[in-house]
Amino acid sequence: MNKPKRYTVTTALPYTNGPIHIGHLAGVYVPADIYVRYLRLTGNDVAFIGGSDEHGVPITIKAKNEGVSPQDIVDKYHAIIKKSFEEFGITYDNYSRTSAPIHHKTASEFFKTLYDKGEFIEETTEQLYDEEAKQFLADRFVIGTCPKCGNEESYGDQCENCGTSHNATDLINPKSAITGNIPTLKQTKHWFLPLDKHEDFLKAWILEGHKKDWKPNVYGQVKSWIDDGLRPRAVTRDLDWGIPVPVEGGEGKVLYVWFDAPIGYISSTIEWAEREGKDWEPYWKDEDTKLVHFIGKDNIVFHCIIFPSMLKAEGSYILPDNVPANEFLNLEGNKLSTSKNWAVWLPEYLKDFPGQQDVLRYALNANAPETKDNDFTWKDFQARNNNELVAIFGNFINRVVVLTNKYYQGVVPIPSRFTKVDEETLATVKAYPDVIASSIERYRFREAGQELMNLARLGNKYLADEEPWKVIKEDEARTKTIMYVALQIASALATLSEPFLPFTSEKLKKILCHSELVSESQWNDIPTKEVLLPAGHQIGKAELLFSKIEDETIQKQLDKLEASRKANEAANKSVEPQKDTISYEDFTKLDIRVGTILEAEKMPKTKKLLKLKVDTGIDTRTIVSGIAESYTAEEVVGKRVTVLVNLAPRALRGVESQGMILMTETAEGKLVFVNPDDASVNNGLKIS
Ligand code: B3M
Ligand code: ZN
Repeated sequence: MNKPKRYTVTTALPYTNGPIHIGHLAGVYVPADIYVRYLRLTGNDVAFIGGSDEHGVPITIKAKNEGVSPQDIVDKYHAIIKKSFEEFGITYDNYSRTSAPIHHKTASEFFKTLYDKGEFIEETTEQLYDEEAKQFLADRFVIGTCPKCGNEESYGDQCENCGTSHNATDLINPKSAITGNIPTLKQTKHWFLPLDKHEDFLKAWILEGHKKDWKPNVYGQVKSWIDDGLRPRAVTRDLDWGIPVPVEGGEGKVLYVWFDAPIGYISSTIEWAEREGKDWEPYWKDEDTKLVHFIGKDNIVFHCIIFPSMLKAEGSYILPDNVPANEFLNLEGNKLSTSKNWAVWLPEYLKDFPGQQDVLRYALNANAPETKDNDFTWKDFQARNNNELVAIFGNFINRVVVLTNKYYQGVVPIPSRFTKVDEETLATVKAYPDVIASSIERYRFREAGQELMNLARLGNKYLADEEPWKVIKEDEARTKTIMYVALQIASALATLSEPFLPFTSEKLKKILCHSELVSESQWNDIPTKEVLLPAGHQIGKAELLFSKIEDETIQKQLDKLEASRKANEAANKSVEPQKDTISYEDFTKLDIRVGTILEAEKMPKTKKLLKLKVDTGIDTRTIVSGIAESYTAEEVVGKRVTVLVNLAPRALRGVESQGMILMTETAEGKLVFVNPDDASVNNGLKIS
């Protein structure tokens, strides 16, 4: 494509069944925001489009679990997601939602257009049905074995393990996610998009046309689906939450969420254009528009095969120029999981690290899973901040600004003759916009981010080599030249850092008083402009751009994850099987009383034993209990406990114990007194 007249850049619409986490950010939203900020900085017309995906079974399941309506769920999480994107500096031109009327209208009309063109196969087929729940089972309402990769946790519409997309009836050993029952088959009518009919077009458009410019991980997945043979896919569902099917016979049915959601990009663009007084159509129908979808790898089939087939069938739309899908980000070596609360949630990060959005942006981009799954660790996050942002970028800027204020009251000095090193350094600075742009244009944002850091390294090295703090003692003119060159590097960093470190860029531009410049340099000016910060320009005072992150701050985050892990373990701890049945007579032999611990002391030379004096109501007696690793002696005095009083006395470490305090052991291995209302006591834990 020649230089595009405009760009339409979309990001996957997150399901509104939970907050955004670092996997979403690294996979989709940070790279997309870097891309659009760069496009805007280089003078392009950009529509950056996002929104919330509010239909689909995940929402219904969440609503069921929380005993509220799907609308309650989407309202809650749409607001949380939208606010956290704004606070994190994701600069959408429009962030909409698929429950909005504009979307229902757009998606319904899109479906009706295809229907009227005869692009669907209308067919009554047997679909999976849950007799007990009295509902058809599609998408996440059914779990089974993926016919392609054998993953036993595949959903009805998609397998998250291999990414493949299939019909629910393709699942092996399907089970209802509602009741666990084995589904029956029941006749129902649906409308199918005949993907097989678009196979030749997809082969020409992608396998031939995008062999070179689509990322190998995307191209490879798409090729394997096409090679496996494409089949008709149902684009309607027997569900009550979603966009009603707008044709005869569609009563009680809605559009499949993956049919309606990508149309959300179009409806969000329409909403934006109406608000801004623009014409939306060029952004979706003009061949000079470059359409780019930012997504995660589990959405490739929908954005490279299904949605383009829909656009092609409709006939008036352009097709995506690229779909630079990222792989998955893991957390501390484990898969991110909403259900297991194994994630770093964006709202929590913003609360725990106020004003440090750029640190997370930088760390996630530096480790982005661009070509393979990658891992986020809090240690690496700390290292990226302390060793790169603080020690390189921040350190360089701080030295330049402090010395300029110290030597010249903040006024950019007049340089004298440039040495060869000065000239080479200034020439290198001029080359950086294109170096970074070349990586961004090829969707290599990690590489682009490191090139930016290399510019900061160049500045650091230049100062360390030229040592103005020494030269000033004998050569005033030379010092002025050194500081002048260093200030040009600082100014270039202020401009070029904006896509990657937007909050820092804004701070740095303020420190350098860019807004006071007669002509502030833009991205495209740097390669040709002789002077970025002219002599005589007044800069501001130094302020730290980044602060060191201490070990205890990181430990707090690791402790949070450990708590999640333990809670998961507790939830998943297998319950011991029931013991052999006993007779009622057996039970009546046990004499169990309520008692109160009057005194307690740790027994010598043991880690586990406390010697207790217990008032059993019958008498006061000594009981030795192995609870010292869960309670201190002080903690148990006064506790009301359950006591087995007619257990034969036993000598423990020379002390005769006359009975037993009944306890239960939590999944974390803590012994707790029997109190079923205790939150840490789950069903099935044994009392002994
Ligand atoms: N709601 C996100 C997901 O699959 C899905 C993206 C829709 S983009 C049109 O996690
Ligand atoms: Zn699979």
